[in-house]
Amino acid sequence: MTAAKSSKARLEPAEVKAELLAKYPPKVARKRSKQIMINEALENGTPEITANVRTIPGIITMRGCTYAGCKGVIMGPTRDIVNLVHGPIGCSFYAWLTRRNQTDPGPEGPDGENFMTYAFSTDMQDQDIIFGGEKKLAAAIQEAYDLFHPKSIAVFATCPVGLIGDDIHTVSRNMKEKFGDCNVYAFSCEGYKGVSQSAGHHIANNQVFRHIVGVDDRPVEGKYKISLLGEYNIGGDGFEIDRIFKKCGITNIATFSGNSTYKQFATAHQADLNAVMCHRSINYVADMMETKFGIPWIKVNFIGAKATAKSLRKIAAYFEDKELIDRVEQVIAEEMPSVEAAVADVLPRTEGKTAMMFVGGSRAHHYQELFSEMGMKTISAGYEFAHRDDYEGRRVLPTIEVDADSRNIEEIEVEADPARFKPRKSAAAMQALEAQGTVKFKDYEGLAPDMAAGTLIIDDLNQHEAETLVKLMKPDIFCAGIKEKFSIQKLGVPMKQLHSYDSGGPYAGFKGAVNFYQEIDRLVNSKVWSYMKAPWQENPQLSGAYVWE
Ligand code: CFM
Repeated sequence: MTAAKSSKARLEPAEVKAELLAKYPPKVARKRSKQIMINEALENGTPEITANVRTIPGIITMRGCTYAGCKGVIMGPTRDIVNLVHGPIGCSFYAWLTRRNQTDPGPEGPDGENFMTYAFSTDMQDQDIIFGGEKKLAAAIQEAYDLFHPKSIAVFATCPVGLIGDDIHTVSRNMKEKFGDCNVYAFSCEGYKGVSQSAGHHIANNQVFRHIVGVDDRPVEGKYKISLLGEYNIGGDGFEIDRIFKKCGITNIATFSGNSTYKQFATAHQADLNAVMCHRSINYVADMMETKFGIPWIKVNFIGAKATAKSLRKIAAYFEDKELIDRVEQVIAEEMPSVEAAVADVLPRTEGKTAMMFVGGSRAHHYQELFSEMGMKTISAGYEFAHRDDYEGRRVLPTIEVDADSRNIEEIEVEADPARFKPRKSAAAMQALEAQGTVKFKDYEGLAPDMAAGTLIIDDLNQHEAETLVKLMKPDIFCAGIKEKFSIQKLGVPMKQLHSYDSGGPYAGFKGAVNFYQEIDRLVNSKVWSYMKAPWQENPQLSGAYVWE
């Protein structure tokens, strides 16, 4: 460790904030200022942050596009749906196998349907843009059907499709009617549609709910039936969570959408509880399933061993069945000793170290659990594209202003299903459960209440601010994605990708926690970083008044 690092000057959060904004033109600084919040524990909540607004042009944002959120994030991990991109080939090529969402072959074995490794595209050319691409789309759907006979084909619009006005929904409906045995539907998820990939989640959720959830009434067996919403099996996280569910005797009908199949979504209306992991990407489906089928939802988190135990206890408490409650306690008791041994091993080397994390719309919150189990403090964190409720909790939902960009995304009207709506518990039973304190329905308190006062919470962090933050606060580790990876490492700070996990994982559940402790211990204690000469170490003038000495 360098001498500079061990005796770093402590800056006040307000000084750091001022420095982040210092180089911006006044108008930009004013806007960004509302997205940088110094956390305080206020009596009724936390300070307000601006989120889910457009990135200012010229800023190098960490965000992705609406198409990425729909085609890649939500629909990407389902193995037996053909995902056909209507657009120029680049949109397909650059979305092809880029997220580490794993899948297993399923009961059919290696010969079962798995279309995830293919890149299906209409490969639009100039003449399609000029004369329209609907015929080409119909031909591509037909070709995919003839080649693979899939149960389902999903069509995704890219930016040019929206601009020329191809009616992908009518084309899809016509092909569905023509085939009779293949569910075809489309997503108007043009990249420009919203301010980030978050809009793509919403568009995807609407269509999954409208076209797939509940279309299969063949009964799914199981004593304690749940669905896990917002878990995408990155690096095998979903495999570890399923291992634990199985051990507890919990039947996970459908994961939305890690390691999933079409049938899982189609039968998900039979679950008795929806457990929501990534609130940002999927809370829409949880709400719609409650209204239509009467399935309550609770927030869970399987990132962190303690959080995993807590989430299992919540699920068990919901079912109010002694057999399950005892089984869950037994599983926790069996799993925790190896977790505790791993913590005891790393703690002397990790305790007191600091972390920063800027990821998507949920991990910047969830991963703080794992770091705190290792005695590490998160000094700054934020989301790329979350909404205010993910920072401040769902209680702020009624006060969120609906702007033109959000109004652009369809809100579907949902009613109780006349035949299949069945409240899983009476209102009184749900209230009684909540009164016991373990379970809270339809609730998420967000990231801010879990962060210490004086920490910096930053929405839609960009490259300039990331570098400035690292220079000023010098964390022991910085977590984000591939776009940030190398610029941060060049500053002499270890960088862990929390989207792809680099090549690691799983990090969820009990076994995942152990993997994570070992990986972070290795990173924050590696000598290699001390050999990196960050520019401000060579020439302190670069950092102005903030000299490390
Ligand atoms: Fe949810 Fe995700 Fe995330 Fe997300 Fe994502 Fe992801 Fe993410 Mo990358 S669904 S919000 S759009 S937890 S791909 S699995 S890691 S940004 S924090």
